[in-house]
Amino acid sequence: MDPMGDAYEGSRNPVETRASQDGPRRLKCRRMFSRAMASESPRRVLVTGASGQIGTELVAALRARHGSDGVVAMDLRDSQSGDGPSVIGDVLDRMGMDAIVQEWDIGTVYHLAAILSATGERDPAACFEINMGGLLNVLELARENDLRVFAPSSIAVFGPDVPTVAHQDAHLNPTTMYGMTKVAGELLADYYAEAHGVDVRGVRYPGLISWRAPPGGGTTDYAVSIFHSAIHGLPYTCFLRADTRLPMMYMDDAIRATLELMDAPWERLTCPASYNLAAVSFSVEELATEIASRVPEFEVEYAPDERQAYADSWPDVVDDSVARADWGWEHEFGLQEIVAEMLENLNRDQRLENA
Ligand code: NAD
Ligand code: AKB
Repeated sequence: MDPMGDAYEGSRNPVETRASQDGPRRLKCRRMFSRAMASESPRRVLVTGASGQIGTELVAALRARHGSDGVVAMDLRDSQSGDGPSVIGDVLDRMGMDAIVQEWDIGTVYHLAAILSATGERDPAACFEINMGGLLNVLELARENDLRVFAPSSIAVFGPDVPTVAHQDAHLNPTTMYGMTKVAGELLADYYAEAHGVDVRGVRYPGLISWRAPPGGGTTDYAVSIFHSAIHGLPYTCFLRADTRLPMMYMDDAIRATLELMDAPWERLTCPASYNLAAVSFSVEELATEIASRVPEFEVEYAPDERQAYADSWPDVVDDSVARADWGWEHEFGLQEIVAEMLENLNRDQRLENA
C-alpha cells in the first residue's frame, strides 16, 4: 500500500480541498511535492476559522511572513484570503483534520474556528460542541504530530462577579455558554501543555474592531456595525445601553499581539494559554461621540436586547500587565486612532465599490 496516497482514497478523507476538485491523481502529486519540500523548508501553518473576522487578517499577516504556500486557510465556508492553499473542512471532523495535517505538512495551528457569544446563546449545544470538540481535535493532533498551537480565549471568561478591572488571576465565573467553553478551553490547553508537552498559547482577546471582514456573531459586534451606519449616513440603533463600557482593540493590534506571543520564548510565559490582553475601554456613548466628531450628523438610538446581559457580565477594563511584563506587549491604537482608521478605510472601500 502506498502510505502517501492512502488518505486520499474514497470517503476516508471527507475533507474537500481546492486541489481535490482536480481529482485524486493530481492531489497525490501535490502531496508528494509537499513531502519533498518538507525536508528543505519549515512545516506549514494551518489557520482554522480562516474566513472569519480574525482569520481573514491573520492569514494575510502569516502569508506575509511565511509566503503564500506556507499558510493553509481552512474554514467551513470559502475563504476570501487571496492567494495560497485553501481548504473547506470541519474542525469536528477528526480524520479530515488529520488528513490536512499530513497532506500539508503542518507544524503550527492557529485555531480560530468557534461560535461566539450571541450566536452561542441562541444554540448553546452547537457552541459547546464546536468550541470544545474543535479544540480537543486540534490539541490531540498537536500531541500526536508535535504541532504548536494558538487557541484564543476571550474576556467572556469573566462573569458578573468580576471587579470593574479584571486582573490576570480574577475569578472566572462566566454565565454564557461561550464563556464557559473559553474557560474550559484554557484548562484543556494547560492540561495538554503540562501533561503532554504541547506548546499551546492564547490570549483573552477583548472585542475586536476591524473593517476587512465582518464580525461573526458576538456581543462586541456593535463596535463594528456602528461604523457601517456612520459611513452610509444612517442612524445606528445599538443593542447595548449607552453607558455599556467594554474592553476593545483594533485588529492590527490583535494580529500583532498574536504573532508576538507565538514568537516569545516559552520559558518567559507564566500563563501561556490565558493572557489578559488590553488596549482601550470605552462606552457606546463615548464611541458614538468620537464618530460624531468626524461625521457631524451621525446619531445613535438605543434598544438594548438580550446581549446587554452578556456585556454586563464582562469587565469594563482588563489589566494586561502580566502580558506586558512577560512578552513585552504594548498596544498602539487608542479610541481616536481606531475611529480615524475605521472611517478612512471603510470610506475608501465604499468609494472603490461605487467607482
Ligand atoms: P468569526 O465568527 O468571525 O469566525 C469564526 C470562523 O469559524 C467562521 O468563518 C466560521 O465559518 C468558522 N467555523 C465555525 N465552525 C466551524 C467548524 N466546525 N469548522 C471549521 N470552521 C468553522 O470569529 P472570530 O471573531 O474570527 O474569532 C476567532 C476566535 O477568536 C474565536 O475563538 C473567538 O472566540 C476568539 N475571539 C474573538 C473576538 C472578536 O472580537 N472577534 C474576541 C475574543 C475572542
Ligand atoms: C463576543 O462578543 O462574543 C466576542 C468576544 C469578546 O469574545 N467578540
